[in-house]
Amino acid sequence: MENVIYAKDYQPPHFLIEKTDLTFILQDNVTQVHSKLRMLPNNDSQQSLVLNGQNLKLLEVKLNGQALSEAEYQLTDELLTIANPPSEAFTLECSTEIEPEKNLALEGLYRSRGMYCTQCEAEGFRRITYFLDRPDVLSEYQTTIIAPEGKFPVMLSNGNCLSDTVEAGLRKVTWHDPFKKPSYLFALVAGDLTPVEDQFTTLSGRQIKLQIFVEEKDLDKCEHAMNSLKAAMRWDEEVYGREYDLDIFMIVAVDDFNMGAMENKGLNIFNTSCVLANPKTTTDAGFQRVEAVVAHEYFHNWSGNRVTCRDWFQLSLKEGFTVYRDSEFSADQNSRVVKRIEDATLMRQSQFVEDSGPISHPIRPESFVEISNFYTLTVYEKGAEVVRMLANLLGKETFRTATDLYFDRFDGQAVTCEDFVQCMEEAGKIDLTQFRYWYSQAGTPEVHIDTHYDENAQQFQLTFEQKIPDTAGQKDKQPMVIPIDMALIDNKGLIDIDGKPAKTITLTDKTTTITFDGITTKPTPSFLRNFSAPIKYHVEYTDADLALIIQKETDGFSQFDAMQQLSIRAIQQSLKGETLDASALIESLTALINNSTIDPAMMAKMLVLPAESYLIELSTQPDPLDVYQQRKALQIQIAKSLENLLLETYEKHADAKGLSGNAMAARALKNQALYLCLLANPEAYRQLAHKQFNQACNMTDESAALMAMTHLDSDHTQTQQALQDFYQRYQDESLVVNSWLQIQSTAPRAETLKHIQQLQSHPAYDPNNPNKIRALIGGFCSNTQAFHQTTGLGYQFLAEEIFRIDQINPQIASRLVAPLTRYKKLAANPAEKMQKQIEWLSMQTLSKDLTEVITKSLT
Ligand code: B3K
Ligand code: ZN
Repeated sequence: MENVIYAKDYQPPHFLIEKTDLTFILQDNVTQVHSKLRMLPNNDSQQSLVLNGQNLKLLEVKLNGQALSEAEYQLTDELLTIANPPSEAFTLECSTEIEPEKNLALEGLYRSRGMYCTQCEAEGFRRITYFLDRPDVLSEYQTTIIAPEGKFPVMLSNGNCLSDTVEAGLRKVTWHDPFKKPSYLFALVAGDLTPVEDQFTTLSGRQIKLQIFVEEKDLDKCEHAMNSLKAAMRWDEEVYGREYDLDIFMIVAVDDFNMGAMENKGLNIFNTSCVLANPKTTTDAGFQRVEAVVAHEYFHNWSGNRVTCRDWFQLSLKEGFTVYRDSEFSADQNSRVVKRIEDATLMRQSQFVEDSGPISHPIRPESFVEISNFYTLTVYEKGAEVVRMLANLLGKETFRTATDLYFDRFDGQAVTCEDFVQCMEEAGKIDLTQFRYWYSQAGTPEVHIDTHYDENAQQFQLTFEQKIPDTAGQKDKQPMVIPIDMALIDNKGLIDIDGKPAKTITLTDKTTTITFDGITTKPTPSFLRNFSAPIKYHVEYTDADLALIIQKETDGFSQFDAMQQLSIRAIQQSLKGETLDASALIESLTALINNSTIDPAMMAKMLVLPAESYLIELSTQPDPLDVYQQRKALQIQIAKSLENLLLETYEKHADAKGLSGNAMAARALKNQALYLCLLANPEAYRQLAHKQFNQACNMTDESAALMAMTHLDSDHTQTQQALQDFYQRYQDESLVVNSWLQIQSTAPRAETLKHIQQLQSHPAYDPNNPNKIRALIGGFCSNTQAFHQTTGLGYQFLAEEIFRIDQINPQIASRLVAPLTRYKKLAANPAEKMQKQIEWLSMQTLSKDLTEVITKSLT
C-alpha cells in the first residue's frame, strides 16, 4: 500500500511553535483564518519548514512580517514548504480561507445546524490553517473570533475569555489557553446556544465554573450530564489525586459529530447523543452512556491533555488508560459486576471479532495509512484491559504510586506507551519485559486447559497451554503474560487455596502446570474470574460443572460466563445438527429467577444469550443465517419453558419508577422478561406490550415495548400503529427519532431491507448526519436476517451506501464497511457474495480511509 506511515520512522519535530495566535472571521460561506506562529528551530541542522494543510485557500504567507512571494514557498495539496527558514526564532503568519459550510466530513471547522464547531483529532487542525499538525508540537494558543454583532450569542474557544467587545457592527471575542497543547485539542464554537451553569469547588478550594451549552429546546436535558461531570471531577481527585486546572470547564452539544465526544482543552465538544438526557426521551442505557462519556472526556484532561501522546501510534496511551479510568468510575457509580459483564461482553462480541479480522492490530499499531482508522475497539477497549491487568498486577496502592509518578514526571509533555510502562515497572519494582507483548502482539490469546484429578494422591492438576493466533501481518508470536484468576469449587462452595478462596495463576510460558494438594474430592475449577485477561479459554466442562459454577461461584462475572457457556454449547450442538438440549441452561435459569436475592440487573444479563457475532467468532466458517436460527431456537425454548416465571417477574417489577440503580435494574429485567414473553407467544402478550407502550412514563419502557412489538410481532396492525404513534410523539426529538429508525432497521427479517430503503426518503432521515446513518445503516449491518439474506442484496446495498457516504464523510464510511470485510471467516456462499462487493468497491475512487480498510480485507 502507498503512503504507509511507520512507528519506527518517528523523528522529533524540526521546529517548535511556542505561541499560536489565531483570528477567525466568520462570514457566511467563507471563513478567514489568520495565524501568527512564534516558531523556533528544534535542532541545529538547517531544515526546511514543512507545514500541514488541507482544503485551504492560501491568501498570504509572511515570515518575520515580510510577505513571501510565490517563489519563496512551495504549495501542494497537503503541504506548505518554506525552504530556508531563519535559524533563530521567527514569526510565521498565514492567511487562509476555508468553507465550513461545505465541510461534510466533519473534520476541522464545520457547521452543524447553523452552529460553527470543530473536530481536530487526529489530523483535523490542518483543515483550519497551515500548522505542524502533530501531537508532539505543544503551543500556547490565543484565539480571536470575529462575527457580525448579534449573529452568534455564544463564541467560544479553549481556556479563559480575555475580552468580548463590539466595534463597527462586529463582535470580537478573545480566548487564551495558558496550558500548552497539541493542535488536536484546539476547539472553536459559535452559535445560538444557551448555557446551563453550575460550580465545582476543587479539593484545594478553587471555584470552577461549569457550563453546558445546548440549543434552547434542550435546556431540560442537561442535569444528568452536569451531575456526572461533578461526580467525575470529585472521583478523579479522590482516586487519582488529579484536580482540574483551568477556572472554567465547558461542554457544547452538537448534532453532527463523527464520534461520541472530544476532550478539547477546557471546551469539550459532544455528540448530542452523549450529553442530553431526560427520562422522557432517554433510555436508562442512554443515561449510563452520558455518565460514562462525560467522565471519559473529563478524565482526558489529565490522561491525554496534560500528558499527551508523542505520536498517533501511542493513541492507546491516552485512550486505553482513559477507558480504564471511566470504566472504574462507572463501576463505582453503579454495579461493579454488571459493568464488568458489559465490558467483557463488548470485548467478546466486538473486539475479539476485530482482532481476528483483516484490520487486526496491536493496541500500539506499527503502521497506518489513515490514523482515523485506528480509533478502534482494540486501541480503546483492549487497551483498557491491558491497563487493568497492570493495575491488578501492581495492586491498588502501588498502581496509584505508578500513576502519580507518570503524571508528575510527564506533565506538559508528549510521551509514549513505553514511558507509561516504565512508570509501572519503577513503582511496582517489577520487570515488565514480557508483559510488553500486550503492546506489540495482536490477536486474542487462546488458553486450553486440561484438568486431572488423582483421588489417591488427593491432587488436582491443571495444565494450561497458551496460543497466540496468527493475525494479519503477524505470525509466530511469543508467549504472553496472562493472569488467570481462578477458584476451585465443590458442593459446599469455594475451596480454600493457600488460605484464600481464589488464586491468580500468571501464565508466562507456552505451557504451565499447577498442582493443588490436599484436595479431597474432585473439584470444579472456575477460570478467568472477573474477566482477568482479554483472552479466550477452553476447558472440558460438563453441564453439571457449569451449573455448579452458576450456583456456587461468588464472582458474578464467572456465574454469567458459565451461563454463557451453557448457551454456547447448546447452540454449537444444534449447529452441528444435533438436537438442541437446553435442559441444563433452563434449569439454572429457573433456579436463579426463583432466587429472590439475585440483583435484577444481573438476572437481566443472565437472560441474554451470547451475541451472534461472538457465536460466529467461536465457529469455523459458519453461515450467519444458521447461527441466527439456532440462537433464536434456543431463545424460544427458554422463553417457552420459563413463560410463567417470566410473566411473574414482569409483574413484580412492572412499575419501577425513577432513576435509582434499583429502578434501572428492575426495568432492565422486566423488559427482558417482556421480550421473552412476546417471543414465546405474541398472541398472548400483545396487549401487555401495547399497554406498556402506551402507558410508559419513561423512554426505557416505551422503546422496549416498541422494540419487542416491532421485532417479534411486526405484521400486526397494532405494531404498525405504534410505530406511527411513536413518530408522531417524538418527531421533534432528533435523538428519539434515531431510536425509532434503529428499532425498524434491526427488525429481524429479510424484508427490512426494503423498508430501510423507504425510510431513507422519510423526512426523519438525514443522509449526511452520522447519528442517522448509524441508526439506519449501522442498525442494518447488525441485522443478520436482512444483511446476510441469501440473495446477496444486503451486501450490495451496504456497498453502494458506503460508496455514497465515502464521498461526503470518509470516517463514517470506513467504519461502516467493517461487517463486509470479514467474509473470510464465513461459509462459502455468503463469503463469495461479500467479496464480490468488496471487489466492486475496490475498483471505485475511494478515500484514503476506505482504501486502507478495503485493501487490507482483500489481502
Ligand atoms: N479522543 C476522541 C476521539 C476523536 C477521534 C476522531 N477521529 C474521543 C475520545 O476518545 O474521547
Ligand atoms: Zn478518549
